[in-house]
Amino acid sequence: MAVAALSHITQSGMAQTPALVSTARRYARRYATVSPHPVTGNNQHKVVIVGAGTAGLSVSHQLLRSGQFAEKDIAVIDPAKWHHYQPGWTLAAGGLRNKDEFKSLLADQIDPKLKFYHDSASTFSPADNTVTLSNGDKLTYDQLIVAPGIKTDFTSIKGLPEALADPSAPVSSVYRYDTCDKAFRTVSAFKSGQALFTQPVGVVKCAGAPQKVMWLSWDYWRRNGLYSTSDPSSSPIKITFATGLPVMFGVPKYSAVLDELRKQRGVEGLFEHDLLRIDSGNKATFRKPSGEEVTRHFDLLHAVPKMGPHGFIKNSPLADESGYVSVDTSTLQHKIYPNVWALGDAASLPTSKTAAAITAQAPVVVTNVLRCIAGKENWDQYDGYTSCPLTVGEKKVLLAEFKYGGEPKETFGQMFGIDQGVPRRAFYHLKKDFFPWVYRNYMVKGMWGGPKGVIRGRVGV
Ligand code: UQ1
Repeated sequence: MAVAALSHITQSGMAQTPALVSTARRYARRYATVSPHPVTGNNQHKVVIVGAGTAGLSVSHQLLRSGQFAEKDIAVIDPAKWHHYQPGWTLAAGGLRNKDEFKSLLADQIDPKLKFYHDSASTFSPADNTVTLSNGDKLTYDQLIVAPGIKTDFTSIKGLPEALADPSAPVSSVYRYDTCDKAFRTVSAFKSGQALFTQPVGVVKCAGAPQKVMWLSWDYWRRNGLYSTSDPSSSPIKITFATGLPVMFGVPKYSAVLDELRKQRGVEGLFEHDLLRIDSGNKATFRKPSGEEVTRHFDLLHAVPKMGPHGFIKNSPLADESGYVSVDTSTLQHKIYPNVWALGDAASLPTSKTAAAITAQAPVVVTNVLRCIAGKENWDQYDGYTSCPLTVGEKKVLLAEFKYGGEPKETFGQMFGIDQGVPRRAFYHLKKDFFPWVYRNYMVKGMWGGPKGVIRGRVGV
């Protein structure tokens, strides 16, 4: 849970007065028709979905499975060649799985009944119900669903791109396919010295991932006799977690458990330390909220870049002040254009950006889009559900599950009365084996409802 993600939403919320929103909505209704028009031209679609990541694939296949669309009524736009199951990248960093197991050709993931535009979206004209592709083609839609994800900006940390590219530099990042396994290579080759794991201020995908990598590394060194939890000061390896946030995790219940683990395991915590740059001689410089800079030496570094909205979203009429698609946090409907919806990382939702969140967001968008097409306005609601299965080492996972406001919403707590604040072996197998399997076989096909299980019927009907 990115604490800073909450503040960008609050700021943008304050910037839009209710009067302004209602005037804009009236204006938008006049120009952006929500009544379905006959699909005649090649580039006219009932639904256009921008992005075929976890969110785009889930939504497009759930819509298709509703049985209410003919071939090519639904279009999907994405320029990527490969589709990646990104939650798998921390498993690769821990040496638990091979990163190639999580990679597939995007075209193979898309049902042939969908129209696939293998290109990027460049501009939006929501008043004309139009999206323009990079090749200049214009697509028109009755309903638009925006789910392009966010950008990981490795240039946000000076020296990071060069250090990642240098095979002899002990610097890695789990936030990129080509460097997630460098994390395991550097960790397994490391015998002594200062290991540094960072997390930036601001929005990051899966806010628990930066420390998951650290705990898996801790576990590796512990098993190989290089780190003694009972006597960290005499261990050849020293571990530091440097985070831009004031806490270990954005949800107080889980943060307390993780901070206790940190202390028990002798891991140094540098809070409110935001990594600015990496200099030669293995120096990492951080900025504190006061503006003061602090430089630390490292012998191994796992770095996490800053992340934010893609330029084509940020600079579009769909974005709020902070650059995310401006949607109602409950209905996922755009605040100005009623036939525009957003979910996933690019949506202005004050919750943690994870694949688990998509399991709850996708059925809400699908239900609401179908209701909108049918002329109804009784919207389904998203409660902010998200989850972070935190690998903490010793083959255990702390399965954090929560909703808006950082309030725990624990699936197995509700079912079996167990406390998910306790790391468990069963959750480790859920994370390592079950989730990748269910994602590949059910979720991308529009048949996985997360805590609600397999979707047997049709969503939204
Ligand atoms: C989930 O459905 C899912 O998708 C496959 C994940 O993968 C990344 C998850 O991490 C979580 C927590 C869920 C939620 C499902 C259950 C059964 C708690």
